[in-house]
Amino acid sequence: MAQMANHEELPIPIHDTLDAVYGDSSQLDEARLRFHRLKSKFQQVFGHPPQLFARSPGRVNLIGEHIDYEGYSVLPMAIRQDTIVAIRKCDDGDTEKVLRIANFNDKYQICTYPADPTQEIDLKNRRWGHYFICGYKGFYEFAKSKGENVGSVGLDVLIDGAVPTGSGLSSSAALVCASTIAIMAAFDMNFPKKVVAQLTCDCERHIGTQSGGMDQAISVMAKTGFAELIDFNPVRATDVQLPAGGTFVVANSLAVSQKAVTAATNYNNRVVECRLAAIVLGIKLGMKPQEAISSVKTLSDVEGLCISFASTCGATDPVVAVKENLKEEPYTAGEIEEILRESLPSILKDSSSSLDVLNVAKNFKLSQRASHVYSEAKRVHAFKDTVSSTVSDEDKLKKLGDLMNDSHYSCSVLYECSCPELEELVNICRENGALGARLTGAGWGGCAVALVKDSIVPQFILNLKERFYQSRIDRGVINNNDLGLYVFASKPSSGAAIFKF
Ligand code: NG1
Repeated sequence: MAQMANHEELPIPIHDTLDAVYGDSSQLDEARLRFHRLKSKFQQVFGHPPQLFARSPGRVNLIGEHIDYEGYSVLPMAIRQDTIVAIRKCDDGDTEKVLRIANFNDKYQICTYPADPTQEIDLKNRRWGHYFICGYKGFYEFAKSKGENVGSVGLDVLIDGAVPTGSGLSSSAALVCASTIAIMAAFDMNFPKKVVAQLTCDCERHIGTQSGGMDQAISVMAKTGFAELIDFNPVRATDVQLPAGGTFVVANSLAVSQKAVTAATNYNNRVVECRLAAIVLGIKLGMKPQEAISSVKTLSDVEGLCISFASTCGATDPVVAVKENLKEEPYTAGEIEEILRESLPSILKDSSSSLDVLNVAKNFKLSQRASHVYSEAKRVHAFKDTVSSTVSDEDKLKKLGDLMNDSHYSCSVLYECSCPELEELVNICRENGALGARLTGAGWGGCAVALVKDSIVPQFILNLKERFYQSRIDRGVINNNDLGLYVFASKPSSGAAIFKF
């Protein structure tokens, strides 16, 4: 009997009805209305109907934060909220070839770009349409690398995003993935999901963050009912069936985290600190500086050396090597340069976003960042092992909650990617019966995720409302009627899809 292809080997599914993705409940009615409105607005803005639609969801990361770019596995699940892109290719010879990118939400003005895949994205002048251009540039680069000449054509595009922005639920990846897949489908192309996952990760790097690939991978490869263990190099997804009796509640701290804007001090800063920590560890553990600089890119590259070192102390944990070989006090650039025998700008010269980091960084907390990464990588596997262990569902849930709490502590104290609002929210979650709670996504704002027993979910959400949101409603920060957008229970949803009606 022929073996069934692993779902990541399959192309992005193409549907002619909505129920395959949106089920058969009230969500389907909502989706019908949404697609109907999008179609009408497309007709109204561009004077013709869309050729097709692509959708890609946001995600909540259950565990494994800030380790995807270090090559380690992570464990997210897709959420119901998604971004839909309606598209039409305009290749009738006479018209001027442009990309017209409109948004269903009038808050975002129509963006027009030349139909030129080699155009540079003006990162100093941020526009929402840039995320579409990431997909556009990335798709052309990919097609070219495959020897496909797709020619340059105009595109009419209308976007509708339902993933809250700046909240750690990966609205940016949902937009980049839906855009890239819509462009790909408009050219009648399709590829295995794992290829699209890598392609969309490369696309999003055009926005200037040194993204690790988790968000695009889950958005493209998610399956209803499962969280996924995502491995990298090459990207792969393994289904994880969560234990019965628990629900993940997502709660927005209302502190907006603008990852692209703060990249030099936050996200990319941590990527650079990890890279420097890895090189310094490599040298301390026996590599020649030049060899370490040219071959060590991530902490996973020197994990083997760390484990060998740990074994000389009778341990197996790479954190032992971190503690013994990196000092706790922050390193100055000069101290690192002395160990590396080369200047930092020269080491990082190939990445302009890393040079931006150097321009503003005062010092580098190498020990703390490396300890977080190695310990968080272990927690991801402990989470997966717990799920597949033989203990009772109740015991599984308790252990998963503990791992989430440990992850939050590490993010907050060692990686310093939390903020006061997230701390307050995570504490309130725990005080109100969560088995575990942690920040999710890049942090510095955005959402927390709490693991809650099914039986207390409604009361838990009411308590969060009273303890966290009510004062913000009273102050006019959010509207009472919108509360459901900021705190909701989430089940694992399905990944990207194309619709042709
Ligand atoms: P957010 O900002 O939550 O979408 C970012 C990265 C991920 C991962 C997490 C931290 C992008 C698109 N996403 O997610 O790859 O590194 O931070 O775990 O940059």
